[in-house]
Amino acid sequence: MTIKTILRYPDPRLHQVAAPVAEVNDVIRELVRDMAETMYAAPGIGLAATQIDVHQRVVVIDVSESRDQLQVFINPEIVLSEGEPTVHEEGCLSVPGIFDTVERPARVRVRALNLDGQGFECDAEGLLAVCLQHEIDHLNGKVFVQHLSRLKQSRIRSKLLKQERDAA
Ligand code: K2U
Ligand code: ZN
Repeated sequence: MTIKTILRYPDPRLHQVAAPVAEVNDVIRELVRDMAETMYAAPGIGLAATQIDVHQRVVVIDVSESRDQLQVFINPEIVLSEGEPTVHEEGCLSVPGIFDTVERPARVRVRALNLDGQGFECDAEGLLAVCLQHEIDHLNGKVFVQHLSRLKQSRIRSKLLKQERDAA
């Protein structure tokens, strides 16, 4: 298992659309192990393969208090969105130090493959629903700041680019 480098906004690779996983094999299972280790080390409660510059449709999530309930979603698809749109504060491991509110559907039904390549469905609400939508956005090349105003996006981009210059 390896802790991978997480791409930082506005890296253009974060806007690549991930490809469907053709076969759930040992390569994908190793990717999931690396993603999980990277997520727990960050620490975060979700991670999309896009964020470690692997453009395959794989997501890991752990919203448990005990941090030992890993959920794996391969080729996740939102098949149902319902409920009043809810506003939730979001952050992102690829946009360090930035938190803002995003409005999303309250409940989602997600269809995906598990690590055995078997199909399953997950009905999610609350933080899991927010995180699933956030991670599937990543697989579609969308970062949560793109839900904010153009002015906020511009200010966040400038702030993170300055941080990178200062760190160099
Ligand atoms: O995609 C990521 O960068 C992982 C996010 C997932 C997330 C975003 C918004 C709301 C919930 C989860 C990270 O875990 S960001 C760090 C974080 C941790 C706890 C709560 C909110 C954000
Ligand atoms: Zn994120």
